[in-house]
Amino acid sequence: MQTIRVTCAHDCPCMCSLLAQVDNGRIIKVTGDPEQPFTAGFACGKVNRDAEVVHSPDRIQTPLRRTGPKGSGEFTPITWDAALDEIEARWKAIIAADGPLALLGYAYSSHQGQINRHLPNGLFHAMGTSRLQAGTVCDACADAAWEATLGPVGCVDPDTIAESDLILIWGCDVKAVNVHLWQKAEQRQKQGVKIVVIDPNRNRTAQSADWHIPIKVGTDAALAIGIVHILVRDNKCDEAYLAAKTVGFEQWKREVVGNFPPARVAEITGLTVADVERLAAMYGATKKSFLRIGWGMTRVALGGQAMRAVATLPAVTGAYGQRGGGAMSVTAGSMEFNFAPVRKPSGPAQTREVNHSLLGEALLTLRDPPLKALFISSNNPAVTCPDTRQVKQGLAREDLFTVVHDHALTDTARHADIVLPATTYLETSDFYRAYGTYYIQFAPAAVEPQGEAWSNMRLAQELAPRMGITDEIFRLTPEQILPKFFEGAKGAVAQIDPQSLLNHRAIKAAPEGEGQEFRTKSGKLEIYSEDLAAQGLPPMPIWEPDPQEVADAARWPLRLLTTPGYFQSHTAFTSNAFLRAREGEPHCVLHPNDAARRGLADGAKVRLFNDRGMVGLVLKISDETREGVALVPGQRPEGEAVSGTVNNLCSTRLTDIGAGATYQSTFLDVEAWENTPTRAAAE
Ligand SMILES: Nc1nc2c(c(=O)[nH]1)N[C@H]1C(S)=C(S)[C@@H](COP(=O)(O)OP(=O)(O)OC[C@H]3O[C@@H](n4cnc5c(=O)[nH]c(N)nc54)[C@H](O)[C@@H]3O)O[C@H]1N2
Ligand SMILES: Nc1nc2c(c(=O)[nH]1)N[C@H]1C(S)=C(S)[C@@H](COP(=O)(O)OP(=O)(O)OC[C@H]3O[C@@H](n4cnc5c(=O)[nH]c(N)nc54)[C@H](O)[C@@H]3O)O[C@H]1N2
Ligand code: SF4
Ligand SMILES: [Mo]
Repeated sequence: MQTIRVTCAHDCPCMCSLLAQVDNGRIIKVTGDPEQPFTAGFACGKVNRDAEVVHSPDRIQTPLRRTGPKGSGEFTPITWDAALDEIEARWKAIIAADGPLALLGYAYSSHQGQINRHLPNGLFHAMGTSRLQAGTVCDACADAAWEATLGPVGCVDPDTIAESDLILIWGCDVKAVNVHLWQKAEQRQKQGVKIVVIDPNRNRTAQSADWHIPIKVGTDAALAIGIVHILVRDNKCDEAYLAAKTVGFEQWKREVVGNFPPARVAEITGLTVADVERLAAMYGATKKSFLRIGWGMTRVALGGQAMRAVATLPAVTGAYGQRGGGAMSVTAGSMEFNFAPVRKPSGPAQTREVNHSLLGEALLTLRDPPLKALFISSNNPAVTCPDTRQVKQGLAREDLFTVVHDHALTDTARHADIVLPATTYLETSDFYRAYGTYYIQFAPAAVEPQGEAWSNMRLAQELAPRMGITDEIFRLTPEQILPKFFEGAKGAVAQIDPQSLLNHRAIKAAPEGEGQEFRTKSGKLEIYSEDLAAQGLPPMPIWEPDPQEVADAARWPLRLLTTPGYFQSHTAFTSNAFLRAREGEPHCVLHPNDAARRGLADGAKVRLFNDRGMVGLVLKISDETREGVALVPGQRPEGEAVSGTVNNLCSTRLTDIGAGATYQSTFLDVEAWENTPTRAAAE
């Protein structure tokens, strides 16, 4: 038995260091590395099952070519040579006829290693194809709004939570999505520090908190501004910090904050005046407040304003200047490696861009040239993109040549012309930097690629020379690529010798200096943003009713709230029967009053529907959600639900800042499944 130090490559802020126990070429067990302080010796409930995922008999064993209609899942095995020959010939023919813009590489984040995540899109960069504006399904709005406020910079080091006096978790199910941060928060809670959760859903994190504030979806900016209103009224602002480190506070106070007295804020947010007052008093009582900002609340029409308003709070109390205080969103901005050799090896500086969230629209409407070839890797847009019905319509185009690289035959892969078997991260070697801690690590493969599977890196490197791409990066090993990330690196990570990573242990590289750095043009936190003003956006954080949401709410009685699964991460663990069973049947949660109004019983099959589409789920009745909300945890594939998938209901409308998806700006109704059999048949 061998123990191999590896890194968890799932899309997760913790980026755990793991120990893989390997016997005879098989992974027996994966556990958390006790030597990495943030991981602290435990992996999450999902990754405890990763050995089963690696050795699952359900993995795609060989390359496959489609034999039935698109979406039917009918394929025949072919050799790698035959698959690559066909891909090369088709891509070259499409480029000759329509130019490289007719191709789109659509690779995303399911392997967080910097080589396996980015080299596939690096290949398409070099080929000068249409380019993916990646991440708009996820954190694009949160990042852009953070950047408009603090600049392109990382956030507080999560380890400093150990020095905080108040933990405020704003719209994040930390127990599900960032469990190692939860462990640190819980340690603090045992020492008497209060944990407050602001979330429309009484999720696992809220249940373990000292106080849950059940805010209405999409009203966070109003609550944040309301807190500032009370801090101003009660002289609890850190005037010196605000004067030295921020731009626009006085104008914001005059023109915006004054319009958000507690009574109005309570009405907008669905909270009581007493709760708004109590929250502001708690937040104003200490500078050592650790604020964890989630991204779920930014996936609404005015999500950018929500992030900007909430991320301004620690400036108002001066928490940004204090150890143990500040806000956590994404650390990555302060780990300034040189990613260009992998992400942008060669190729034109600019080409046509396709928004990650708008795949269906791009496939159906782009002209001059239309998209003729699509390469999808490490993501499953037929389930996870908004308006999945449109995505599937696009994928069903007979004149579209689609290649999908995955280890599972996903809903997306079922629409491919060629499916290629991918390795899991435990079969790859890569360089990692976290986005929710300041750790970096270089990790080897724990086992050889299983069956005929290829890593993302290998696939990109084999396709490059076939497509006439000669960049050196497509010939190097992971060990040879590693030092490239450090050539021209800046800040704390520039001090690290890449050779020191070759022992496969994690190294921490947190930014130096006290307090939160700001990297805006002014060098200060920009409450007033000239850049946003120039784009015609509100220059100061504000809450306003969104006209489209108001109109939709008048037509539909319920608002959708989608949250991460606990035993699932989007669809990445779908193949594991144990985790599927633990997550339970795909379901919808309604408040008892909403269920009673519709005469629906717990456990009944229900249809969630709106103008865009419908999904059939099992009903759970619980007051964990607010009245007027239909909560759907996780994004589950077609075959698991009664019918369809939740993103059938969501539109391709984009957020105010950062062009992100707006899953939470979806309005709908729920009825008994058997009520409208004709529509069910039509769907
Ligand atoms: N309604 C709603 N929809 C959402 C969200 C929401 O909150 N609500 N959240 C959004 C968010 S935050 C995100 S990030 C997206 C995620 O959505 P996707 O990016 O589609 O991610 P997954 O569903 O995890 O799919 C990842 C796929 O990659 C495969 N894979 C895993 N490892 C590898 C590898 O090494 N190589 C290759 N080639 N394949 C691999 C897995 O088998 C799986 O099929 O979903 C978004 N969708
Ligand atoms: N177990 C598990 N872990 C994961 C994932 C997973 O799917 N499952 N996904 C991974 C990925 S890709 C990402 S991006 C990260 C982060 O994943 P995210 O999807 O960003 O998750 P959260 O930050 O927890 O955001 C969801 C929370 O926001 C709340 N929320 C939604 N709308 C609002 C609102 O208007 N206001 C407020 N206050 N709250 C709101 C929801 O109720 C929920 O509790 O997690 C990663 N880790
Ligand atoms: S908590 Fe996140 S990083 Fe850690 S093992 Fe689980 S998925 Fe991986
Ligand atoms: Mo995400």
